[in-house]
Amino acid sequence: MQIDIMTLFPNVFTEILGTSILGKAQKSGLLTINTVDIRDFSKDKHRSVDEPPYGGGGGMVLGPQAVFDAVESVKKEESEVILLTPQGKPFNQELAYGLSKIEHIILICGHYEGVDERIREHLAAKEISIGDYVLTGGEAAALVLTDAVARLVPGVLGNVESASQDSFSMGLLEYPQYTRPADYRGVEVPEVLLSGNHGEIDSFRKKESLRNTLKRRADLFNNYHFSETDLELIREVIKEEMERGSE
Ligand code: 6GU
Repeated sequence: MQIDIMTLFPNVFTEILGTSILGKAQKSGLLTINTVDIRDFSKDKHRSVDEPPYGGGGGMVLGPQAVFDAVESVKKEESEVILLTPQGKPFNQELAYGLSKIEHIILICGHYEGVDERIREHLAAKEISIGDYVLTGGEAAALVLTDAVARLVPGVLGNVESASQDSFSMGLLEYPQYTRPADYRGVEVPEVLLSGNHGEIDSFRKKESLRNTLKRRADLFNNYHFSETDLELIREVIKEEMERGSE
């Protein structure tokens, strides 16, 4: 997979995307991430790319010419062009899965004060937001999207960290994890995890995932299919939580 990021700040991407899992994936050739400096496509000697809006109102708007030219410098037949903007469709794991199957993605980082409407209408096929809050620009959003999508590309994660075990792909939040020591400052690791009984460990983890989800993100249950075992476990959880609550 290839991701090309159109941005006014190309230098902010290299460190994060070149490190750790995504850095390794790029070195092994599974993934190519490039940045394109929109200013390189400016036609004026000051390399400016924004202009005051028609109709007034103050602020500056990212104009169409440099952005169209930047995108067209990398666009192929099969490329998906995505504009990052707070007006876009809210990003989630399902969107990330869909995007991870696309061969070439072009991301356009929006500008703090807005982009010319023709970029939205005639250049970008999709608009994506990473949540209901406002950022100064699309760069942090492009980093989030690139990370979430790239880790789903087959081979990027090893077996151990495999994405199929992700809390969101299972529809539940994660269960709690512990490592050595078994007793830290008097706080002990749950006994069952030291037992070596993998049936009981799986059941404990499933139960704690259900508990975490119930307590923090009960909305996720709307899209969760409960197995018979899940139903038994969640009944226990509810009973325990009610007992705890009335103590
Ligand atoms: Cl994609 N851009 C900006 N500027 N703010 C955002 C966003 C994107 N997603 C959430 N807030």
